[in-house]
Amino acid sequence: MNPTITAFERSPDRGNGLARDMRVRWALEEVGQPYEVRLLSFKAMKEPAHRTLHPFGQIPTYEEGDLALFESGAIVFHIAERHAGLLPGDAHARARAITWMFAALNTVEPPIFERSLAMILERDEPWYEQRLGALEDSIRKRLGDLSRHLDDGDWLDGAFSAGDLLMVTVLRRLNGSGMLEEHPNLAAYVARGEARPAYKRAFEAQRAVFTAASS
Ligand code: GTB
Repeated sequence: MNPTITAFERSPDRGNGLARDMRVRWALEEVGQPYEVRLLSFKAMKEPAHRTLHPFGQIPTYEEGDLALFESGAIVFHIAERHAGLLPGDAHARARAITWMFAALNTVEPPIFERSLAMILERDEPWYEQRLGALEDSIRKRLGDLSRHLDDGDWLDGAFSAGDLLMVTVLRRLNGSGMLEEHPNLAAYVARGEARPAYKRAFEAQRAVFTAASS
């Protein structure tokens, strides 16, 4: 039986692929695993039925037989462990790829996500400009370090891995900020991820949900 994931019935990003079901869809597409999607309203996400799957009442979740998971990083890791294509076979290379998964979610994503939240929720605060500046300083520091590491490589550590998949989804959130373009190798890295056929299929699938909800 195909796994089922959950996603926004009507994503606030208007189909731009910024919600975290995108990374799960992309991982499933990379490994060639078909999947079903259950769409949820904000209200349904907070109801007991969904909270049995996701204690924090969010998307995405992942159900496969009697296994239910939440946390996009854990879901991508599960998919990468069960299928070939997202983690190398060599034990050390695999451990390094997993390290990059954590780096994407624990080191690079937090200031990027905080900046997006600040731009939505804190715009009217008297300290907004100062906070935005501090967050952008943190982001620039991470991007500089990441750019130096990537150098002229295609991917973070050899072949494309789940670490790259997560990192690209994290960096995409900076589209339109101009910060990625300060590092042409990072902008090219994100474009390389977005050019993958599996990425394109995942993106179109999540966009179709928004298009259908808006028609
Ligand atoms: N750490 C969890 C994970 O990685 O799975 C975080 C899950 C999470 O933040 N889910 C969000 C959610 O369900 C959707 S992805 N929010 C509803 C709620 O908490 O009530 C975050 C997100 C939301 C909106 C945009 N956007 O509009 O651009 C982008 C990303």
